[in-house]
Amino acid sequence: MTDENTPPTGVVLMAYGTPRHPDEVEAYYTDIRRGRPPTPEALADLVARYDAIGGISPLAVLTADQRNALQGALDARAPGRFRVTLGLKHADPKVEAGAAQLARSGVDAIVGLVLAPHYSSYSIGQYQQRVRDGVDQAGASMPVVAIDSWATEPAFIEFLGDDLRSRHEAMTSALAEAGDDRSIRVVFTAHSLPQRIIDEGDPYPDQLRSTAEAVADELRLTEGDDWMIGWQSAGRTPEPWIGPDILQVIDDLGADPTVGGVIICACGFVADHLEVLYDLDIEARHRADDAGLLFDRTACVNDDEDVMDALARRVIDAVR
Ligand code: FEC
Repeated sequence: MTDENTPPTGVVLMAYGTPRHPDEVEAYYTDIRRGRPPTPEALADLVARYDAIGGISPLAVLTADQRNALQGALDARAPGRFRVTLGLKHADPKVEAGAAQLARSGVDAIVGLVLAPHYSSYSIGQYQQRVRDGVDQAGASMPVVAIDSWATEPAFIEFLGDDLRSRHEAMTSALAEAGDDRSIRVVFTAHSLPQRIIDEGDPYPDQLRSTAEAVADELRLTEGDDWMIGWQSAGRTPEPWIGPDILQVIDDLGADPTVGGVIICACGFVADHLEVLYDLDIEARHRADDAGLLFDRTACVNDDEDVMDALARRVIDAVR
């Protein structure tokens, strides 16, 4: 593995991307909408959500930190053998550009890894296709290996389980200290997708469920009594999206006299960004307050050393 005559293997580390400056929000939103500019109202709504979390999302910085952490973990395990480049879905450097740049740089193969744990043809499938497109655009021919899912990666499950356990204990104590004998519900969430994708047989809901069940098993939580699944951040389009929506779940829990608190485990996301900092920390928290529920949400992985090291192992195994 450390033979200096062996060309390195490229890794395209992929993430959603975000505007780096408020002036870039319209172009970013237009890219998400596949080239159709948003209406002024939709743009104002998105700008207001960024304003509410401080003007801009920390996602660009966090994605760069994740790249550095993955490169560091690979260098520690296999010095000089891997070259990690970012490829973003909706911001520069785009996925195709990252893949093409690696392909031209003389790597012997390319591994595609997305900073999202759950496979859907509509998300991970598209990212991985764009890696192959980038290699083609570079006129290169080399093995391209896709890591499609890391929904039950043990380090990821342990990260979520440990964080959830301490939050669950803290909320249990808070209720007890207030003389409140109501219970707590954990809601595992991921980004919603249009229902038609799922109707075509997409495995995305099963992927979220596999993460939820693995974390719940760690804490010995029972589905229904202790935990459930919800979907968040559905797009603002007329077609149906997968539900139940997290805000509806919170309303329903608020109407249940036996429930006193809700903890969101946003395991579909691995960085603090708009969909976590606004949709959960502001919107969902506010909804829980109105419903008379205590509210908390689990931490995001960001550049957690153990999870990044586990992903490095996945990369090494993928090309073995
Ligand atoms: O912090 C930031 O600036 C970026 C946060 C961000 C992440 C993210 C992740 C996912 N999305 C997924 C699916 C869709 C689908 C649509 C869609 C639309 C938006 C809009 C914004 C946005 N998404 Fe996103 N998403 C983030 C942000 N997303 C802003 C546009 C306005 C709005 O609807 O709020 C609908 C358009 C389409 O059909 O493409 C679908 C999925 C993920 C998780 C996997 C991943 O990270 O790739 C799935 C982060």
